[in-house]
Amino acid sequence: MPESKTCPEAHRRLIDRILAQASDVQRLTAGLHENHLSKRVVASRWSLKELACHLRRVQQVFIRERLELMLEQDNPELPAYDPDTDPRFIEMTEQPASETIASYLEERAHLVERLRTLTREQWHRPGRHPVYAQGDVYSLAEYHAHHEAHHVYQMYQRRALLSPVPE
Ligand code: NI
Repeated sequence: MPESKTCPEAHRRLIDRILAQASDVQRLTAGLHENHLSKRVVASRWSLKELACHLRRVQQVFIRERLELMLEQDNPELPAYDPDTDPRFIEMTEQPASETIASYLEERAHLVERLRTLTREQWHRPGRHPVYAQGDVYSLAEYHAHHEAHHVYQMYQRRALLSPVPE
């Protein structure tokens, strides 16, 4: 084993948050049939299923085009992501929601495992974000968590309109 540095407390807290949010996504979509999950309960706003597809795609983009890029390259330019022109998002919305949610949770488990292996040096490898001032692995992971939390709130709102929210 190469010598490893202990992960500072802030990194651990961020990993815990990223893990906890996935449990919220699971809970807020649990026990609903496809027709409820795909129903736009707020007119012309994303359904629970579309929100889950968005979170899965953003997670894939974070892993492939943010995290792994910064770990492999020195200060890479990070490509912009536009959900409105993403054909893979559209394809995903045509699959059963249960498959998307299961894959999102599986990919989240891999992401968390990956983050747990990062050294302090790796957490602070830089990348150039398309919108924000230059960031690093930590700040992009924090951004990813806050972006997701914003959509988890929307999931809560959609769920509450459909049926009592499970504890
Ligand atoms: Ni979004």
